[in-house]
This record gives sequence, structure tokens and C-alpha cells, in this order.
Amino acid sequence: MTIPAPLSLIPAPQTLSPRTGPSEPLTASHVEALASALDAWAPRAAAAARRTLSRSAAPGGAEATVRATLDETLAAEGFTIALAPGSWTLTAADEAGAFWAVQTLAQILRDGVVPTVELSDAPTYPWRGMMLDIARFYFGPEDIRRVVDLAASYRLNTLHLHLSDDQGWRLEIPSRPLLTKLSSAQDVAGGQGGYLTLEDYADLQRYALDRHVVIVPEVDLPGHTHAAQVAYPEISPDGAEREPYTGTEVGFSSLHLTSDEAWGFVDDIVATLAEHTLGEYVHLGGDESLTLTREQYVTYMERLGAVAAAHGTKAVFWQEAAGAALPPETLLQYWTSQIETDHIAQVAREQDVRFIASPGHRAYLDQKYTADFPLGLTWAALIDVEDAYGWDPVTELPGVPAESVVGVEACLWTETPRSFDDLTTLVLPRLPALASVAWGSPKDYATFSAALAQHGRWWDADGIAFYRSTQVDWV
Ligand code: TNX
Repeated sequence: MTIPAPLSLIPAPQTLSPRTGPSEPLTASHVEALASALDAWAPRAAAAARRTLSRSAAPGGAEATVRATLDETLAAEGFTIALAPGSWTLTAADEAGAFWAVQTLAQILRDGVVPTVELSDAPTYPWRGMMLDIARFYFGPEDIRRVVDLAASYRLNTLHLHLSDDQGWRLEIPSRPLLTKLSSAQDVAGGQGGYLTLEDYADLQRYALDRHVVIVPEVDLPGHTHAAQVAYPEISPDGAEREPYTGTEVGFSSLHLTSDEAWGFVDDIVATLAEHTLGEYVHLGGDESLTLTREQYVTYMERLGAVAAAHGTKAVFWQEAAGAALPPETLLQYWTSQIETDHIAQVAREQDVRFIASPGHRAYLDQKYTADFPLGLTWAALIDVEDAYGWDPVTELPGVPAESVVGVEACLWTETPRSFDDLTTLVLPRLPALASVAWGSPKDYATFSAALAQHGRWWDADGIAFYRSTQVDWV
């Protein structure tokens, strides 16, 4: 009897049958049979099958029977997979479920062998995100596409782009041309910076949607706005001219709270984001406005929420906005217990507002793994793989009921990374851990870390840099 090799699935599925049956080599005819079964109802899953699974397949092969069907009784984004020699069956709740099934198959079949196996999965949380800060350090379209691929391979469905901060403005706004003319050509590394044109933004959104990933753009207001004030001093509190800023302190900047110039600017920005964003949500920041009183801040956020609603877009804000009167269906992104969290539970009970869990000490990919790790910050915690893996989004949020938590987002702030290798070194292997939390995968660190070891082998083969945590027995 042969002992089946481990499947190394991340996120681990909800159910997985014991695998005692025979296996066979993966061939091009399996891949084509699967893709054609998906073509009619899940074209993006079909394209992903042709693109990804083919890499592991031997040419040719005997005819395979593949059934791939929609089963609307499954939970949203859910799927089942049953593989046996010569015969595959896949079912999915919807197109996204079919796409996640193909991502799962990409892991099962990565080494070119089709095992006998049955499994099923469905995500606990509908919002499964990663945030990338391209304001502090600029990563351009090619790098962002690679991040989308990585996120989608771990079945995340949201990429939140932090597009503006004190150090740089990273999205073309046609009605405000000085933003990209005067406030994009620098970053915290003393480099050239950069920005996305609206055409880049449209292309990126299409690329991401082809992978069932929605892009959520963030322009951070009213703080984190030094770069905007360099371009348009009239929106600042004192109207004074400013030089570009490349330090990493936070909390010192704010727009003028009441002037027509400043609110005209905000209206132009929100209008552009609403018009050019394919997803339902736009993130408008609201964190660390440390120069404002609480009352000034709440008044500001209430007016900002109304601007978003007037432009027909739903808004996400950082957790500080809890306690302001916000439009229905607003989402709040929880990031720390180190500031006042008093209003959070009450808002969850009394308003039509729900939460995304990004607790810094678990979900911040910019924190160091260990005290002597060369990249990363330490203000929230040292976060090694087990810390990123072993937590529960509901119990992390103070007093928030389970039904008010819509998701999990892993955040990569870019004060310290300087290259795509630095980016992936901070993200891997913690992103797979956070994806497991977002899917609500059965908790079993031994199985998870054994799977990570195989993924490490694949990252090596693909030339992707990652951190060899001592909490994993890498192979
Ligand atoms: C806090 S998290 C910030 C960011 C920094 C980050 C660094 C949040 C809403 N604001 O401005 O980049 O810490 O970890």
C-alpha cells in the first residue's frame, strides 16, 4: 500500500475525505476537459484552469470525463471537488466558487499528480482582503498584478489599495492635475515614486476581476493628506505652501475642516473614485487625524459619509469613525486596541455598519516576524506565522457580535519594503495564514505548517522570496 502524500491545501477545506485510492499523472486532456466544462458558466474559472493547471500537465493524455456544474444549494462561493482516475466532478455555488475550486485544484495538482480525493469548502467571511500601501513606497501595475495573482491563489477576493498619504499621491485625478504633477514623484526611500493613470487603474481592476478579486481604492481623509496639500495649499488649514514629505511620522496633517476649497477638493476626489471604481466600495480613510478634537473629527466624518452617499458609493472607514452617524452599509476597518475603542460595540448594535478585522498584532504584514528581522515595524507586535494563523476575528473585536464581522484584511504598509522581494518576504508565509482565518478553515497548526513547507518549495521554484520562519519545518 502506498501512503498518500499530503495535499498541502491552504486554506484547508472544511471537509476532506481520506485518500486511499489510486493516482495518475495530470495530462493536458484533463485540463482541457475541465476548462470546456466550465466555459459556458464560469469563463474566468475556465481561463484560470487553462492558464494555471496546464503548467503542471503532461502533454496529450487519454480522454477524461469531467463534470463541472452549478449547485445553487451550496453556500456562497462554496464548491466541492471529487477526483478519481479518469473521472472528475466539480460543483460550485456560483462563478466565484468555481474559480476558488480551480485555485484549489492548482494546489492539489501542482506536482503533476491527480490523487483520489473528495473535498468541500465555503468561506466564513465574504470580505477576504489584502491591503497594499503604494503611497509610502510605490509599487506599479506589474507588481500589483503579481499581488493580485498571489492573493487569488489563496482565495482572497479583495485588494485594497492605499493610494494617498502624506508622502505621495498615486492616482490620476483629471480635475486635479497638480496632484500627480507635484505630489507623486517621491517616496519614503528617496526614490522616484510614481502613480497610476486612470487607464492603469481600469486595466488593474479588469485584471483583478478576471481573478474574482475586487479592487477597493483608498484616499485617506482628512489626515494623511500632506501630499495633497503640497499640490493644493488652499485646501490646508493655513493655506501655506508646503514641501514634499518623505519621513514616516503619522498624524500631523489635516485638510481644512470647513472651507469650500477643501470640500470642493474632497468632492472632486470622491466623484472620480466613484465614477472609475467597478466595485461597490470606496475607502475614505479617517485614521489618525491627531490634530483634531473628537468633535471636529466626528463632524468631518459625518459630512464625508454624506459625500460618499451623494456619489452613490458605499464607504469604508478606519475604526476611528465608529461613533459618527454614518450611511447604511458603511464598513469600518478595525486595526488596533491601542486607541479608544469605546464606540465600536455600540455602533455594531445600533447602526447598519459592519466590521472588517485587521487587528495590527495579527493582520499587519508590515510588522517584524522577530525582533532582529531586517524589515518591518514593531509598534503593534512581533508577528510570526503562528500569531498570524491562530486567532478569531470575532473575539478580536471588542464587543462586536459575529454577524457584524464581514471579513478579514491583511495589511501591508510600506514604510520599510523597497522591492518586490521585500514585499513577498513580509507577505509570505503570513498571507496564507490570514487567508486561512478569512476562510474560517479548521484550526490545525501542524497540518497548516506542513502544507506551508510544500508551498515554500513551490515559491522557491517560482523565484518568489519568502521568510523561512523557524515555526515551519521547510523541506
Ligand atoms: C498605522 S493602521 C497606520 C498607517 C501606518 C501603519 C504602520 C492605520 C490605519 N494607520 O498610517 O502606515 O500604522 O504599521
